[in-house]
Amino acid sequence: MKEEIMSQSHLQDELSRYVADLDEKAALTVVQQRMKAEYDPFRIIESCKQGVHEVGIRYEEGRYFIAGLIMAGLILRTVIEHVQPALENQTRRPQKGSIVVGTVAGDIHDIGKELGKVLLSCEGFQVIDLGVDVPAQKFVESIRDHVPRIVVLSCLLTTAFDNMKHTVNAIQEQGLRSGLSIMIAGSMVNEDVCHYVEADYWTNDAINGVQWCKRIVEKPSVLPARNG
Ligand code: B12
Repeated sequence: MKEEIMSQSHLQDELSRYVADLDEKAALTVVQQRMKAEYDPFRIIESCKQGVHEVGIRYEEGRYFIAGLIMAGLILRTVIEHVQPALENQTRRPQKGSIVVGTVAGDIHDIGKELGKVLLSCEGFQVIDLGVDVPAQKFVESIRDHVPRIVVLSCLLTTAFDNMKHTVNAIQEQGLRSGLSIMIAGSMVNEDVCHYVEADYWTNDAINGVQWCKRIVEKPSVLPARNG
């Protein structure tokens, strides 16, 4: 079975292939080699993300089961731990204020959030992480307590989009929207979802999302609303 899956792989990069094939040992060996050779840590993560994406496709096609998704998640988490020091060396910046992040109610995916969190801290944001499966009320309370400039709602499940909308509504109803930018993040979000949930910004890429957060705090007046 494994051989059959591997032979169908179209991925060019060996690191992406090892992640897609759930070969943790081989993947981490390549990561370590690339770290030693001073590869860009962002490129290492990008290769792994492509592998994880392939795992999702194989899951949809019934070639992998839940255990495959779990394994892919664990591999990516371990890789992030390996590259984190290099990311921090590359990007530490002066303080930029606080950001509240969390995965919305009904969703427990948190690998993208963890990565986003590391990058935001590297850029000088103080990150308040509410965890996963976070009810709207918890976002509201945290915004009241910390008065952040930005809140990022992470969400990977289409079935949890309504919970994102509900969270945005709750923030609005409590009169906390003024001066606050709401960004939604996840591989399934796009411009349409952003309009649907009435958020201000959306991203499906941590690096891009962090760039937008920087722009929001640095030059809010020149930004178009709802940009990915
Ligand atoms: C790993 C994984 C799991 C793991 C999660 C482990 C964990 N701790 O997160 C486990 C096994 C628990 C899991 C469970 C399920 N999963 Co799942 N899972 C995945 C998988 C393979 C990878 C997700 C991932 O981590 N990607 C890598 C990260 C880095 O990408 P990302 O999350 O998109 O984050 C990036 C950006 O979106 C953005 N970002 C995201 N958040 C944030 C936050 C901030 C602050 C910033 C700046 C940026 C940012 O930056 C990140 C990096 O660029 C995806 C497949 C896929 N291709 O995405 C399926 C997937 C998301 N899962 C899916 C499903 C269906 C499920 C289950 C319902 C399965 C089931 N039948 O039980 C459950 C749901 C449980 C629940 N209630 O949440 C579907 C969702 C389909 C849909 N239409 O909604 C997918 C797409 C698989 C598929 N193709 O069918 N899953």
